[in-house]
Amino acid sequence: MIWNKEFETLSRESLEKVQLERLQSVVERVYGAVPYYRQKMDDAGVKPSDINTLSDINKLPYTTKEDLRLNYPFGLFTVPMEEVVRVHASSGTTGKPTVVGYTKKDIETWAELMARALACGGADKGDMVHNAYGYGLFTGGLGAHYGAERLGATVIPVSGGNTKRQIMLMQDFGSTVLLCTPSYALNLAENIAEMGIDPAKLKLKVGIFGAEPWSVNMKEEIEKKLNLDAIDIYGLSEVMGPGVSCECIEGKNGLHIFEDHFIPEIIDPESGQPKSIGEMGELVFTTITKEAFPVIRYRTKDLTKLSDEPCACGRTFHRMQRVTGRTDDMLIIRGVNVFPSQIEHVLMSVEGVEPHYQLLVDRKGALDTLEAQVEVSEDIFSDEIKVLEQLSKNIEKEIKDLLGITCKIKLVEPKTIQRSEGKAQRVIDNRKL
Ligand code: DLL
Repeated sequence: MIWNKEFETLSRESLEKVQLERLQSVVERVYGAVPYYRQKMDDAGVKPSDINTLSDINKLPYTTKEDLRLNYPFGLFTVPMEEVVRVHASSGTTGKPTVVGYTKKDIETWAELMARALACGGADKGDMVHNAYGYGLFTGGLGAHYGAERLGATVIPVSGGNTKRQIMLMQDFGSTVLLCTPSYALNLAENIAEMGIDPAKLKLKVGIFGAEPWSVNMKEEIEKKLNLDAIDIYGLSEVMGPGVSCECIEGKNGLHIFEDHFIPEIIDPESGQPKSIGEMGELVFTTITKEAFPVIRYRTKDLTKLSDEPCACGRTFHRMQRVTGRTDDMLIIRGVNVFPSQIEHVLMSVEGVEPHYQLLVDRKGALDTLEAQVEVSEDIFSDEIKVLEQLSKNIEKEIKDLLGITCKIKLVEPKTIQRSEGKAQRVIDNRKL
């Protein structure tokens, strides 16, 4: 179902008109309200009146996480705090979190866009939405919650954790739509199997999963284990939260970006030069309707490419390919670049290998080492040691052939790798300790 036909099916020409008007207005606003933005624009020699076409966006300076850090916590807000009705924050692994704020209207817009995203993914009024994204400072729980209510669905606000109880509720309430991270979906699937429940007997029809990278093989694994359609949803706190883009149930091939609210760009992460549609690079967003915390050309560090191919669903928004990695989670192993998701893709294609793994990066002398600890099924694990050794060797060879890196494989017994209740920690980099 298309939630907002008027905007989601606009012709490019009409959409660009809307975008330009909104862009001009947001640039004007941040220039007037935030001394830090004004200074950056002055330094770049650009004034709001220089934005006369959409491509003039190139004249504006980028915003980075470092800019947010320097203005912690509220320095980039464009409205007085009395108008900010909610804040969220990203956890961040080190130092201070990134804080974002919303006016009443921002919360409305977010609910509206999240409703769009859920409808795009195949949810509808009348659905029982099992929302297992974490509630709290993380944008996942509350973001999805208000969107599902706006859609007219019934929300079950379970948040993460307490997995067996979640499954009981899922059965008793007849949940039809599952919202959580892909790694938690696997955790749920495993528990469902352990409890002897046939997933086909559950009412789940679709899962709208995001907040972390997941490979296509992982998606297939989840679809099989939970007997549902797995849809990819993307977003980030700095830009809004979940609901920046979402796959459609009809196409399941790339995520439609809600371009009447966010202008996407792809740039070369090294040089910062813009790239064309179809080229891989770093995703950059300008928010054009947010009030409390607009961002101008925010560098997400997420790697993807855009597509302008028409889609079966009828939406005209450009699509982004699923995000397979971030510029800052790329591992460099003895000079070869590799993303955890590429290794995941290979691991998940091996029969008997379970979708639970962790990558350990270390340094021995001057050399980087990489080990993948990966679970295998009970059957395989109880095989002779020789069989296990051969399987490890085969996977090592596959990774070497496909990705050009040496990755030691350690097959471990089921339940060895810690299960995720939110975003999974796939990489432990001991070089950073
Ligand atoms: O993860 C918002 C969200 C919640 C998205 C629920 C989807 C569902 P942050 O905690 O700020 O916000 O983390 C944002 O997570 O820059 C990506 O690196 C990653 N990410 C989010 N969605 C996806 C996805 C939320 N579908 C960061 N695929 C982003 C891959 C994703 N990575």
